[in-house]
Amino acid sequence: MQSIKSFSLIELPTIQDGIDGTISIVESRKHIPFDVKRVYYVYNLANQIAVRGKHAHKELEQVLFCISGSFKLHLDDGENQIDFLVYKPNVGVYLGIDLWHTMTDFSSNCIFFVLASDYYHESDYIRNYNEFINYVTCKNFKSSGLTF
Ligand code: T46
Repeated sequence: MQSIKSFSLIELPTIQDGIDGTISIVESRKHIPFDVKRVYYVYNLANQIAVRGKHAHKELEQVLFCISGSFKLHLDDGENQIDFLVYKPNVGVYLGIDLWHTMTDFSSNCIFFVLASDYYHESDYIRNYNEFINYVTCKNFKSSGLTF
């Protein structure tokens, strides 16, 4: 998979209980790299043309699980992009800062579930793509130590 900043896959410990189903376990700071302050989940994604995301976060870290069905996730760190199908309930997608993410192609039974490192703050969102590119370009330039 292409190298994308602020992104990784997290496989949860999973116990197969035979005919009684499967349990996947997630513990803060053990399986995910932050304390969970907020949980939200999205469902009723019956509309095949639904598009969610289309933003990046300045400070928020999240781990996203598709606990039913599937969807396509597009990630863009300002330099590289990838697209892949999210469908394993026991594999979380870590979404760190400065990562443009878009979710599409939801299956009719899709439910996604998100663990977040902070409460909801609209001010943490960058919802305009050009603004996102300017923001990450400026940050990368500053961290390179180069000056005019
Ligand atoms: C993200 C992706 C994966 C709240 O009031 N509180 C909340 O905690 C959330 C998550 C949303 N909202 C409100 C804000 C909007 O008025 O719910 C509405 C829909 O939110 P949004 O358009 O941001 O939904 P998504 O699915 O595009 O994005 C969500 C998260 O907001 C976002 O942080 O990374 O899921």
